[in-house]
Amino acid sequence: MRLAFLVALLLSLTAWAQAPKTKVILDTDIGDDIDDAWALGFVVSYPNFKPLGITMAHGNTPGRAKIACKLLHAAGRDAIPVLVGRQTSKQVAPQFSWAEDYEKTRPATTPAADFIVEMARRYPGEVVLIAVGPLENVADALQKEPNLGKLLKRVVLMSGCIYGTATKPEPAPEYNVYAALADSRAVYGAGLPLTIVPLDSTTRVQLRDEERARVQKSRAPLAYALECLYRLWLSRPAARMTLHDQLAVAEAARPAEFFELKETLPIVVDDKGFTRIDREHGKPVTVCLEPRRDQIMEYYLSVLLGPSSGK
Ligand SMILES: [Ca+2]
Repeated sequence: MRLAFLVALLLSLTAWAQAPKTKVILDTDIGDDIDDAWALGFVVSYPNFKPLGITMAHGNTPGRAKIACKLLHAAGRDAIPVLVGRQTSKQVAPQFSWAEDYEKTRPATTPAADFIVEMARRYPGEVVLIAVGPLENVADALQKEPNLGKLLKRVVLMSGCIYGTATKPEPAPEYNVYAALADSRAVYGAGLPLTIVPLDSTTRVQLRDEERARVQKSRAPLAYALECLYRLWLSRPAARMTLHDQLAVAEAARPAEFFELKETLPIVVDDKGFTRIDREHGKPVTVCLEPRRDQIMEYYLSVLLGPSSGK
């Protein structure tokens, strides 16, 4: 059974390697929660992505850029540029210490929003923008290029909460939305080709100990770096990573495959940060619901660690 799965995975990895690659930009607030670093790990490991750049969003963006540069270096992907977005604070979190002395590679000088616009114009209809942090850079890019929605192929966000989380069946404001509320309202109101993976889905997917153990067993420098960052993030031994951002990245990689249900809903962001269904004023958003947890995890770890990484 296991062998058949690995053979199928190998065959499909070969097919993807031959298929045209999807150009992606990952916009991330790496350094606070742990899922961003692990999502970046997927983006650089997935054979059918061509990562154009990694843009730093929200808070201490120059500090975040050092983490991204060091992680790309660990993955042997120094050629992928890191771009610094609008800085909104100088705050640091435990993961920042991992890269504070890192100087081997540096971020590019182009601001993140300029880079997003430049890539969208250079490759019209081809770029998938994956944003897994607060939306300052996407809003700034929209300011610079109001036609961004026509130039980008897709915009996939980890964002919002429509019906409720795994533990609380009622809508709630979601961090990426309310942390940059005016920017979120601009992005949701712009008529972008928007897909969101909301808390409704992400709160249902957490890393199990045996899954983390597979990453710990790997000798790959990227896996080692992710384990180092995981330990820094782990303030409570009982904490477990929720794979918020990885679900958005997985949806960008293989649209529709990892969710039982997709709804196209007219969504507005209200002044409290709720993503509300509003049939009069809402812009259509594709909402990914009911994640296939085990399928996502198996796929995610296989991409991250290689197809021979089975238990
Ligand atoms: Ca994030």
